[in-house]
Order: sequence, then C-alpha cells, then structure tokens
Amino acid sequence: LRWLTAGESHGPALVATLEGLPAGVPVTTDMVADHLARRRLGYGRGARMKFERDEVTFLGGVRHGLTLGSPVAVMVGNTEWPKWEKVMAADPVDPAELAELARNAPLTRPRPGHADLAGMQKYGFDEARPVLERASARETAARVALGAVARSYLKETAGIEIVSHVVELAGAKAPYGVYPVPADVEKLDADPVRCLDAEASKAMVEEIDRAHKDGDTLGGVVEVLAYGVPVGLGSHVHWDRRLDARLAGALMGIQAIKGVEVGDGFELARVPGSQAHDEIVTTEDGIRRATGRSGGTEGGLSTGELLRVRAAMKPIATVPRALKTVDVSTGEPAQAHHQRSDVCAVPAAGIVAEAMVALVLADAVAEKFGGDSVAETRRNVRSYLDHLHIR
Ligand code: EPS
Repeated sequence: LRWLTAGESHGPALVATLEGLPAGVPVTTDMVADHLARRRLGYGRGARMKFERDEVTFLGGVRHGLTLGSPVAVMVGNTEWPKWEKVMAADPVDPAELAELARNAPLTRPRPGHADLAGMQKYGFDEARPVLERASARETAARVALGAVARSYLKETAGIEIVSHVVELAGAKAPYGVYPVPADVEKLDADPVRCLDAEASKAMVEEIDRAHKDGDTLGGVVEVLAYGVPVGLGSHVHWDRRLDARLAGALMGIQAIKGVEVGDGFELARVPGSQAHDEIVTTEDGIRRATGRSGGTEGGLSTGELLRVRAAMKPIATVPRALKTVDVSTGEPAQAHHQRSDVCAVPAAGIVAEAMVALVLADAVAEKFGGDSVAETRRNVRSYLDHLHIR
C-alpha cells in the first residue's frame, strides 16, 4: 500500500490518497465520518473541536459503497476555512490587505516542544505560521479517514478488529492488563477519556480539570489492541520488514508521540527471561502462547496472539501559561505565543493510533495475501491458515 496526506490546519481541506487496496472493500462516507467524530471525542479538547465539523467527500476509488481497486482519494473539508481564506490563500494576496488581519500577525515567539523553531530554522521562515500549519495535529483527521478504509479492508479480508483505550493520563493509571474487546468500543467512546475503568477515568478527568485551572497541558499513554491478526504478518528476515518496527515507526509518526512499547515493552527489560517470555503450550485451539507479554510479535512476525502496542504522548506544546522563549524578530527573551489550545488530546491520540495500526496491518496483509478483489484476498487468507503445517 502507498498512502499520503496533504493539507494545512487552516487551509480549505485535508486530502489523503491510498493506493493498493483490492476492489470490493465496503467504504461509505458515513463510515469515515463516524471515525472522524470519534477523533473529536475526549475531555479537555479546545474550542475548535466544538465548532468545527469534518466534511468528508470521496473524490475517487469508491463507487456505490465499494472500492474499485483504483486509488482511494478522500477530502476532509475544514469548516474553519472562511476565516482563513486570505491568511492561507494559495495565490498571492495584497500585502496591505494582509497587514490589516490580526490573524496574520507574525508568530515570532516559538513554542518550546513544538516544531515552530526548528521548522523556521530549517525552512528559512521568519515566523512559525508556515510550520505550525502542517505540524498541527489537524492532519491526523486525514489519517483517521484512511484508517477507516484500512480497517474495513482488514475486517473483510482477515477478520481483524482494532480497539484502543487510554491507559494513563498524567499521573492517573488504568489497572494494568485489562484489555477491552471490540464489543467495548461503544462504552469506551461514551467515556470522557476513553478509559474502561470508572475510577481511573474519574481520576483522569480530575487531572484535566486541575491542569485547565493551572493553565497547563497534559499527556498520557494509549494502548491499541488488534484482534484476529493471523500468524506471520511481517518478517524476521530484514529490519524494515519487521512488523513491530513498522508499528513503532507509524506510532512515532503521530504528532507529540515520544515513546512506543510493544507488549510489555520496557517492563520486559526489568525482569529475567523466565518471566519475560510467553511459554508455548498446546490447547484445544492448537499451539498457543500462555501469556501475552510480547504483544503478539516475536522476531518481527505476528504470532497469531493479541497484538498490543502503546504510545506515549507528551503534553500539548501550546501551554496557556506560556513558557520561556526568544522572540526571533528581536532576539529578546519572551513568552511563547498562545491563542487557544487543548488541555489534553490523549483520547483523540488513541483514535489516531488505531488508524496508524490499521494502515500498517493493512499494508502487511496486502503484502502477504495480495489479491485484486476482496474475495480473492479472503480465499488467500483462508488457504494459508488452512494449510499451516504446524498448528
Ligand atoms: C492543533 C491546535 C488546535 C487543535 C488542532 C490541532 O487548533 P487551533 O490552533 O486552530 O486552535 O484544534 O486540532 C484540530 C483542528 C483537529 O482537528 O484535531 C495543533 O497545534 O496541533
């Protein structure tokens, strides 16, 4: 599969293309809109989440609710656009007209923790607007749109389903080792922080309220679970074919993610081997692992067990109680620019992480099973599983 996104946070729209899916994957505008709505959930989001709508339009690759095998192109309109028509215009605008717009004031006080400063230095900009427009997590709406398509492909061809939940938010932690299943998604989406444990959820909401009052922002940890992943996605034979490496790269590629763990991750480094690995046992279902510490990958291959990855998000860089910075127009000490911001976007990051896992798994399924129609891919999956020589 190949996929790309384009579009700025306050531009007219985000667009995304996905190439390499077979024909016959069920895809509808509503399906994508539902996932985009899930991305807007979560206690602690800023004002923009409330008044902006995601307008989904398929521009190619889908007909009457099914993919055609051609590249899928989807557009997510920014309803904020009318306010930014001049500031973000593609064509030149009269500088006198621009100078009158408060929205166009040069952002010369870069935010610590954001791409602002390094982006200005690298690309030769005098202010942060051209950097932050693309660094913005608004772009994740395009990924979630493609993720919705990828997850439909996964479900139709291999029966794979993806769930995520928030396991940590600032200091508040959900009980370790409780894994929500697909049937829990409705309940998760109804929780203000997408956490299954009521007590932990309450503590997380309190953390957000406290940070809001303090003019601060918060990060946290999300966990993504993929059910029904067959044995043998990815490979041990080369570093860039390893499924865990591909998952880690994809999750690290989400704005503000600073750490990724597969399975018990860093905890495995703290215990002896006898407590770190998943023993192999025979069961009624054939050969299985007795535990799930590895997170469903060994040697870069999926094991057929529950796939489990976590991503750690740092606090939002637009901190209301503005951190110290330098005004690059004068070289003088200053406070970082701040207009409005989310206090916390960890619940949304979980939905984005689901999309990234879906895209990586879709790529791995397409690579292993091929097929130009969903029926053909499904036959290939079944034939492979029916003929596994060790089971
Ligand atoms: C973002 C800052 C905020 C968020 C935005 C991501 O936007 P603004 O700067 O316009 O207030 O609302 O997220 C989205 C618009 C979205 O759809 O997720 C940032 O700087 O990353």
